Amino acid sequence: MSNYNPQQIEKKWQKIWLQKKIDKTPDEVEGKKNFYCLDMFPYPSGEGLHVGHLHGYIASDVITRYLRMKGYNVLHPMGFDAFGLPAENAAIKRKIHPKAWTFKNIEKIRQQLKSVGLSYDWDREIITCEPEYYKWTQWLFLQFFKANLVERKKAPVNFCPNCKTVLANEQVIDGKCERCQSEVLQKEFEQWFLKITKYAKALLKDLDELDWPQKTKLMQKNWIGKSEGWEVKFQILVDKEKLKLPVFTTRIDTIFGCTYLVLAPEHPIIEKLKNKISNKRELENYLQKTKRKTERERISKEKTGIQLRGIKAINPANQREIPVFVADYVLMHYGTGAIMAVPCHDQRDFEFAKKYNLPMIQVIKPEKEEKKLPQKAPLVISDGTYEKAYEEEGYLINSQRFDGMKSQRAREAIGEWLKQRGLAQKKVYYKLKDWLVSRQRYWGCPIPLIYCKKCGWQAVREEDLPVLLPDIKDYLPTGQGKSPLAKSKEFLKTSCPKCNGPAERETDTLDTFICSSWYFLRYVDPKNDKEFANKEKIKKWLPVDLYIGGAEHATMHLLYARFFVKVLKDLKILDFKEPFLKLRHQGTILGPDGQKMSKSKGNVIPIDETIEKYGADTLRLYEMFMGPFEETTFWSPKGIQGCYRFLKKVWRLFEKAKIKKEKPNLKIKKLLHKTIKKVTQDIENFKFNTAISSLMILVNEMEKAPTLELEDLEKLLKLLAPFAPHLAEELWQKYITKVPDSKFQIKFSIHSQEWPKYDPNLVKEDKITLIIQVNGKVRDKMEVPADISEEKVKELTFKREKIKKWIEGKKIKKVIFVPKKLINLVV
Ligand code: ANZ
Ligand code: ZN
Repeated sequence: MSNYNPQQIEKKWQKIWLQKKIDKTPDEVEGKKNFYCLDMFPYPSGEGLHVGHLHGYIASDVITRYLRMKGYNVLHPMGFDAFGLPAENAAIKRKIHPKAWTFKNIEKIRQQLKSVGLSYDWDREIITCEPEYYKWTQWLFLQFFKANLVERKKAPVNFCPNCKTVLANEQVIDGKCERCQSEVLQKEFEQWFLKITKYAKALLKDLDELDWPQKTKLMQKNWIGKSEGWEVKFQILVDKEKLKLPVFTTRIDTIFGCTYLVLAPEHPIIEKLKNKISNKRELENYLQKTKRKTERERISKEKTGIQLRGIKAINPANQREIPVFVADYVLMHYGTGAIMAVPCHDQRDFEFAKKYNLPMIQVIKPEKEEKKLPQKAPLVISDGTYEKAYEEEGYLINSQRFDGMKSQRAREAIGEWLKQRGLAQKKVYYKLKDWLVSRQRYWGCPIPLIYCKKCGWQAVREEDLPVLLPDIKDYLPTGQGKSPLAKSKEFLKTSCPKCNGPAERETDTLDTFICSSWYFLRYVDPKNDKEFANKEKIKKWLPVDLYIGGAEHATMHLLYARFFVKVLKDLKILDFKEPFLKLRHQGTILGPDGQKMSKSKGNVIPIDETIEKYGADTLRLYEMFMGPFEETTFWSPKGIQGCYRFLKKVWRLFEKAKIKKEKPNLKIKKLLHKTIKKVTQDIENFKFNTAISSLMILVNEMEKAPTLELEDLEKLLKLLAPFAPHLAEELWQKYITKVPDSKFQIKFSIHSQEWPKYDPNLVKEDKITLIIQVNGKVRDKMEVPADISEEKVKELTFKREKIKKWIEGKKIKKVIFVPKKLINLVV
């Protein structure tokens, strides 16, 4: 008798698996279908990984091992998202060069991943900060450049004063830098943008085809933010001149309630109006002030603005003269940068109108008749002023011939009416902005562009790629809006690819989200130095069949990767339009205290210690058992001990089992086959926790059985193999293949065996006799499957002749159902 010693057997098998290359994935295996199961690769942070990071990795490993046993050739690769701010900030803090720091961390994380027994094909590992990789990041960027999808423009950008760099909109959370939580400032810089807005429509539409969590799709949808409305032409009267001013509105039905216009402070028409107004100084003061505000301050803080005195506009619906304001709650980069304000029905306009005492006209009522006014409708308060805007739908009032019309219908009617007079047209806008990709930081992929005074911006010649990131010592951010690379003359000075004259390199580096927008393509051909990946290999593997990773990437990585693939498809470099067909997010694992794991709270459960104590198999099993995979759960020390005890029980079962061949134990066999069915279905539906509990029940029963069949034990091990691969392998080699004439000696490793199939005859539910009562008296009986649902029983009961006569014409007051026993109708 031996004891379960996970530390010993796990190291042993990891070594043997590596030697025997059982995790190596060929591009093709005859008779097998390819399946691409991808994890979101980690960025090499200094803390290494904790148990929360593993949640998704273990699940995808369970699925990979399961599918391999089901006969698929599964690609399951891993790599490192190695460039970027987090690594650089951490390195600066510790005064270590970002490269040294990054590779040190990679080493550690790779070791951690290996210790968990994740079945990656490590020959395919990629590291995005290696020139062999980023050469192709640069090459792909240049394809975008040549296709006119890269643009340099001066733009107000989010600037983090602490990280001293520009951030993408997605990296600003609640006005703060996602990485360091500093308040983000608005600055004007010349920056590089990728024109993702050109793909807004396709990015939105194709979401429908994806098997992704609804919530994630909705987040992308909102981020892209399609808005359908009308552009309405207002006239501005200046002296004797009439200027046209288009505004964008989603509520043209409220136009009779428009009592003033508002321009964004950046609106170009202001230049023309400036000298015609009587309060120019006041205006200029205001414009100066808004320049310093962030977008968030503009829309979330108290609304401010200033009237353009001496100027009027005409509401095209009713010809009324209305005042014109400049206010910074209107943003230049959305719609037309000007709005028609309807204070009664738009909360922002309402607040503004209240503050500046502007007229309000109610034009929508919730209900046709006064009587039906719902309680909660926030409409008129006592003295006739409004508490807040009524933004819902309703019926039109004060709108001339449109009175009484439903607001939805009025949108079409009023829109068409103005359109006929050339005053309105339908319009769709998207909230999505172009993707700002340049960073004034050292630790990133150099942008492969060259500026020549004579020829303008030029792409680096393909044969000159990669543009290597120079190994400079002074890599600290400059804070002047310039990258530290600019300090290296050697890097900076070059010649123009077009005229060969003197020229300078772009010194900004690329947002790391570019590196991770295409990494899944590289895994299929990671060592290729002629192309980013061979076309045939791409065909064999892509798109990714299953992608598992954190929900926090919903609007950045997952949107950018989709954009990349769409562009590459249009450039005929790829022939599919979506990168990830199926996506699942792992739930967050909180610390034992129910809080987010963090070093400062001291509630981080480290992987290494956990494995030392219980072994990787227990860790794996527990992470899959702790709760529904996609939900937030918290770490329970008791829970992991329970899983440890379970694996010890499995070990003892094999140590002690009395194996008899000729005496089938039907009860065990039935339970086993039901378990096969359940575990199979559960793995496919990401219900790992219930798969494991059914395995626990099976093992309990097997433990009690006087004798067991080898064949049944063998199947149990296979079911366990994806979850506890080391233990399953050890017991497999020890008890199954060692038996004389065992048919399992042919293939090495339990992980190369076939997944067990259940016998349909053995999983049939038994029949039972159910008693039917009416008012507590037995009136009938029927044969039904033991696991029949209450609904079905009711349905059958009501159809029975014998019962009908007792309930006919009577109201059923209550139904009492006792599963497997009786149903009682109370009439
Ligand atoms: C009049 C109106 C009346 C509006 C009403 C709403 C309610 P979404 O759905 O977000 O697209 N708007 C248009 N351009 C703007 C800009 N550049 N900055 C700030 N606000 C702007 O919202 C569209 C609505 O947002 C538009 O419809 C406009 O206000 C405002 F009862 O026009 B609405
Ligand atoms: Zn030139």
